[in-house]
Amino acid sequence: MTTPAIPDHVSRQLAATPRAQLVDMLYQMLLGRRYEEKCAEMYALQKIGGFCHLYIGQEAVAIGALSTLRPDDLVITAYREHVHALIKGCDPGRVMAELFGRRDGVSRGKGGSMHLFDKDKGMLGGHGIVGGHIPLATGTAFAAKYQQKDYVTLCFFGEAAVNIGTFHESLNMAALWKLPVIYIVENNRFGMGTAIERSSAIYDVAQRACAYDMANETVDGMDVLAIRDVIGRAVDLARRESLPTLIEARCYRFMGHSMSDPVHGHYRTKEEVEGQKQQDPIKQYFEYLKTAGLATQALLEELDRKARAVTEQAVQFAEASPEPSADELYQDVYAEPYGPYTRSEQ
Ligand SMILES: Cc1ncc(C[n+]2csc(CCOP(=O)(O)OP(=O)(O)O)c2C)c(N)n1
Repeated sequence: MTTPAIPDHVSRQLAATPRAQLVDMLYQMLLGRRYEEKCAEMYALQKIGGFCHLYIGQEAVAIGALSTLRPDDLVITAYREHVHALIKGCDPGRVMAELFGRRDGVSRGKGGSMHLFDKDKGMLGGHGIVGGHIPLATGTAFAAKYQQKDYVTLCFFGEAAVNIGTFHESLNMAALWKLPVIYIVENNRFGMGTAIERSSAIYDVAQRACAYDMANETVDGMDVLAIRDVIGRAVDLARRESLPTLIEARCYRFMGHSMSDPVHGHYRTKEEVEGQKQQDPIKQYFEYLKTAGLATQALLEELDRKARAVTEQAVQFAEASPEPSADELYQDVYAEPYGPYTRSEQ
């Protein structure tokens, strides 16, 4: 790879961010990548069942965005969320145990890949219904304002979700009531196998915010420092002035939509996928750090070894965890407004 010229936003972030944090972000990207590769392996071995959507290629979005948060801020996202959960502080072993359907999983083995929750860490899911969680994010932002607290909510979803009614209802309310929420569209260009050009009347997704007079920005979702730069400003706006923002992060997934889909399918060519891999977000970030004299090949290899070891330990933890017992089947699944849920005797 040729040495990249350092753009302004990169110089700004490199100067403003402590080196330890910059290095940690590189580690987090490697952890996300190795963890997801291991998930693919575990899925092939049938240790993970059901749906499983990998994040490989999109790591810069979650890691850049979450690097701007305080621990008490909230994250909520869709079903492609393993990396968001890890970076929000969920234990890697408990996340893997959840994917394995085991009792020590973050959702006690009953959520699986699409429903990772850890309230104490501010990780509010993991949601399988496209667009279903967007109003929940609007609700947690409303709660912050109502309680006069200054935590913010980051809400992630794919570009296909902006055609769902709840997106529009949520943005309208967030703008009207001035709520501290950042809506982040991870625009990887495909909703399963449907290209955005076939499903959306406009392709500049950030423009959707104009209908609600909401601040908005489009950012290169393969560049972790660009994400950090843009989302850092949006988080400040939310925390200081209680205002929402819509951010469109243009990214690309290197794997199929889910583990049951081929990498290329009929909707994109091998050449396109291979071309996009040339902009691998981890390589690009490492090159910036190396050019600025903040990282070396030896450091990269050391961080990679650590990421692989943590992933391996997570698998061992998940393997050792028991399956939930049958009599727990209904626990934590249904709300209990009128007392404990009981099954019909019939
Ligand atoms: C309401 C609803 N409709 C359809 C589906 C089936 N479905 C699952 S994923 C998906 C594509 C969503 O794409 P996008 O929101 O862009 O997210 P990405 O998978 O690219 O991360 C669809 C249509 C669903 N889960 N929920």
